[in-house]
Amino acid sequence: MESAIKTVVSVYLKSAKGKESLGDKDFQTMVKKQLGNIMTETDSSSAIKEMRKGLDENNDGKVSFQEYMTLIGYLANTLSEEKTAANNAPAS
Ligand SMILES: [Ca+2]
Repeated sequence: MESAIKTVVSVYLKSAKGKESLGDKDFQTMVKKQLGNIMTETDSSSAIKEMRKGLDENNDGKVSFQEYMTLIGYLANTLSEEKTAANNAPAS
């Protein structure tokens, strides 16, 4: 758990390259490199751009740490729901 949290933070910091938030290109690179297995459509730049727009609450064209956490929360939630659904599925 602790290492997972550290990873979440360090991926963000590394992707932002010292800046306060992720620009479009930084976000594209991060999603393609880090989320290729958990997310579909990571090979589509336009899909990633749409995702970035969805996360960008203050509409500054960049993904802040807070907005990045929204993505992490969303992914964690999706993963949890998938696991729950798999556990509750009737045995066939
Ligand atoms: Ca923003």
